[in-house]
Amino acid sequence: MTKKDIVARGIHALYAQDPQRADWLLWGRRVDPVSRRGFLKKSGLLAMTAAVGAQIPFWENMPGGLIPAALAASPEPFVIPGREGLRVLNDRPINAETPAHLLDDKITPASRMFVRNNGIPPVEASVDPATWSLEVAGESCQNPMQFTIAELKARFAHHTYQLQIECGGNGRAEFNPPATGNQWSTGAVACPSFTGVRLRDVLEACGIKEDAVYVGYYGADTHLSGDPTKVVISRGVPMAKALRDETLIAWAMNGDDIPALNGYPLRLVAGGWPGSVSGKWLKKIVIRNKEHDGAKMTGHSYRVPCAPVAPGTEVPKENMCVIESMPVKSLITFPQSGITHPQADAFSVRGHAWAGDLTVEAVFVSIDFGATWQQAALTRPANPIAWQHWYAELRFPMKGYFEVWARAVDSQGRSQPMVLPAWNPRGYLNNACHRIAVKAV
Ligand SMILES: Nc1nc2c(c(=O)[nH]1)N[C@H]1C(S)=C(S)[C@@H](COP(=O)(O)O)O[C@H]1N2
Ligand SMILES: [Mo]
Repeated sequence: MTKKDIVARGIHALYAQDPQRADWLLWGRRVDPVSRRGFLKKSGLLAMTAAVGAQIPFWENMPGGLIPAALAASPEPFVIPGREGLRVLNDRPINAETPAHLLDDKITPASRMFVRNNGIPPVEASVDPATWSLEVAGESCQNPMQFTIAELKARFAHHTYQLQIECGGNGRAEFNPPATGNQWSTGAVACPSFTGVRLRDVLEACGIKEDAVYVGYYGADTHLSGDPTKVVISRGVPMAKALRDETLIAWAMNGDDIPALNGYPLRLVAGGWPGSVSGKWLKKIVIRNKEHDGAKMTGHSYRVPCAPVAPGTEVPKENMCVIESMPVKSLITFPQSGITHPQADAFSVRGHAWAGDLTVEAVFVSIDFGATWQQAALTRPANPIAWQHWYAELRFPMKGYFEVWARAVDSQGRSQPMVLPAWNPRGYLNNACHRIAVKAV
């Protein structure tokens, strides 16, 4: 890890990986282990300032090796304003996930929406929705065009859908051997309602050539390195997904502006696929005559081995396939894991289930580590690609420690696995059953 990494990866990742090296990088060699006297290096000060989210006026007085209390004092090192309770995984770029019990809402509010940034979002104050423009181009676009948000709103029909977005790496933390990247547990998923125009309507207005096979996006965020020529992320979807009714160019989330961290003022939403296809701070769309080859489309990014491999296998690029629709999954959002419950009383449990482009056919719950299962009540989705809600009432046969497991099955009969699914080099697609701990007393 180099100085550049401090700035690029942020203080949390740095301390998590190697605290001594982090100390050295932030404070330099001159930290005396007894007096803790040392001098904060410039790169260290930069990283700390970014991490605490404010200037540190008296930084010259900080004892050597000190980790700011804002970062050290609590298990939640810092809080994203307006998203209290989210677990922050990294501060540069910002990545934060939502604990399962905070995802209980049927429609995820902005305050509980996870954040997955690959780069630095545009500075909020510099974003002017009145002048923001969206360009549509690419070799398979007949008439390249530009639209302001007002033009999009005036020219095309508005649609609102509740759409589930889940990061391809959600659940990564459980893979072994571990995969690098954000160690998401279960909380990189959400299902807000989005309003915008259909991507299809906009593409058709610009003319889709016969040879079109893929659509790619570009956003206004900037690369962590500060290099303006580097693209943070530019992914996309095949035409069939791009042309679906529910694939939107959205300007609103839950009836309000899209939050700054989630793509204000305009984002693509292609729900049910890895979240990385839903481009934020959307500036440009390209219609391609081949599979889009933008940043993080190629190599090992958002790809899994085309055929299963043994854990730890090094897989050559040619054998990696792009992730499309996400696998069936569910969450227990009520009650919170770790609760105590009177054994004589019925136990109500509920959550959501989703299955990429498919629907969820059934959800089952178990209190005996999967030996027997009881079917839960399940709602229909509000619209295709919205998550569904399930509910069950259980009884514990005796006092003691129980785990409640939930398992969803999709409309093609595929079930969530009870343990980890296929290992893959980057730790994607972990759709293992979610479980909570309950003490019956
Ligand atoms: N421009 C841009 N779009 C982006 C990203 C990004 O870093 N930059 N991250 C992607 C990834 S990996 C995910 S999982 C989703 C996360 O959306 P959210 O932060 O609104 O939850 O946005 C996607 N769109
Ligand atoms: Mo993601």
